Amino acid sequence: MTLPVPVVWSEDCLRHEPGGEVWLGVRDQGTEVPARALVLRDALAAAGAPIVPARPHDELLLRTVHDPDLVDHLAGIWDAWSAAGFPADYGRDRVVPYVFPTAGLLGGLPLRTPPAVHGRAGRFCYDTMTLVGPGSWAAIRGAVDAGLVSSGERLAYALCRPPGHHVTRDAYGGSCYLNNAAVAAQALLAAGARRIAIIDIDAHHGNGTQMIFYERPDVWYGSLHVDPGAGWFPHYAGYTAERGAGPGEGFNRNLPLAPGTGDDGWLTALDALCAEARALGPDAVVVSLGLDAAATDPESPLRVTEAGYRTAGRMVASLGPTVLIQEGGYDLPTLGALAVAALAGAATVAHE
Ligand code: SP5
Ligand code: ZN
Repeated sequence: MTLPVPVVWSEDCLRHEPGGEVWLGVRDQGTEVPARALVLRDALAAAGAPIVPARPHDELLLRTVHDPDLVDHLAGIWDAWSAAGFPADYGRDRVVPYVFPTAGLLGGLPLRTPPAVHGRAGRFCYDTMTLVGPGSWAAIRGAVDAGLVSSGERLAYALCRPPGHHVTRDAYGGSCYLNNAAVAAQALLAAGARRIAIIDIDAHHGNGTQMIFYERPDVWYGSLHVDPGAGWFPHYAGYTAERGAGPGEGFNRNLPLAPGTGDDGWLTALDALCAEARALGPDAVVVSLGLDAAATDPESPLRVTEAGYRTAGRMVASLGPTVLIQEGGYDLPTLGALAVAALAGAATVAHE
């Protein structure tokens, strides 16, 4: 058995070692670890998928999708933190913000960039779970590059980490730093596509992707995810009423699911998303492929099986040329088989 889906991957993705996450005031081990990428790579290679090195790209597209100041911040914050002595002198071995310039804090004041690195650390970040270390920037860039698969591929998979769908135009969080899927969609537009459908099947709502394209009709965003109103990250977005705005009105669709939802409910919702996407006649499809909806996953209460992911792969790939972008998925013992199932399902369509 060989899996005819190119797996685009950058070795640099291993260099991000977040060293845990600060959740509710306590530093936990965290689940977005380098071993995720190794497990995925080994399982896909064993299934016969070709492993293709990502090509390095310049930052032109990246800097249209994201505020260039966010990109510069991420590129430099570790060196500044380190030079200020936080790791060596204060035992702070990762960048963790402690002040966030919320709208309520500023009350209309201009948003400054504080000179002190510990003040500046929260300037572009919205949570305490998304730590930056010495290798983070190389991995963040490698992940974006992996998503920029050569245009014209009928089906490809970007094995990238850190994931990206929680990153807005100018704020990172949720274990994500730059929005790999959003940059991939923008690249497909730049290569001539007129309309893109993004289908996000990560267990969490992709608030960043939603926000980036919220007012645009050229990129439709649809997501199924555990209901944020039932107590799940990202808490502040992912509700049904969020339908897009301005010229993008009607081009955003959220289908929040009750905790405990399994294959039946999940695939019924995905079928509805796919029907809506198909009606747009997209030139290409970007899939935010989170594997954390699986029953075994420690970060979500959804109960999807391997068979569910196989069916999902077939459904999304039947919409058109498809780029699958790896997002979440944290159960190391089952991660590989889940990815193989999703790609195998997608491959049944692409080679019909
Ligand atoms: C890309 C992605 O899947 N991001 C998910 C971010 C959600 N993280 C929420 C973490 C909450 C604390 N985790 C503790 C898990 C205990 N079971
Ligand atoms: Zn997730």
